[in-house]
Amino acid sequence: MAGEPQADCLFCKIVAGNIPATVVRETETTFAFRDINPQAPTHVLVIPKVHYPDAASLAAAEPAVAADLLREAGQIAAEEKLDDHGYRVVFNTGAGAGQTVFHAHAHVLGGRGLQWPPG
Ligand code: D5M
Repeated sequence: MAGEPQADCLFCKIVAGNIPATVVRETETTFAFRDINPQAPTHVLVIPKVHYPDAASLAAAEPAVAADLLREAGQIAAEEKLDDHGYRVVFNTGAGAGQTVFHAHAHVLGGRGLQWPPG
């Protein structure tokens, strides 16, 4: 069923507590933890507890949870004091764009100057 945990999904296992993560925040609908391979001094992943393969499918099926994800990204940026110098929220979507984990997630990146356009 849509949104149900997937046995072979890394991030579903992290939500379930079966794989350890450095937890930053948790709400009823979202889970945030530090990226294992940080690309900036602050690099946090915010994921929905429900399973959808990417942000667009999450937003189509459960728009309120997608809104929760964006709100949490902003909350984390504030708590990590990223607001002063700016930060980036990224949804890699599709393998061609660098998505490697097919459970929707926002990257929250900051703590250094960020270049544009991204590679
Ligand atoms: O982003 C997937 C991200 O997930 C990538 O930046 C590494 C991160 N990752 C992979 N495994 C883990 C664990 N176990 N803990 C924390 N972070 C992890 P994508 O946009 O799909 O490339």
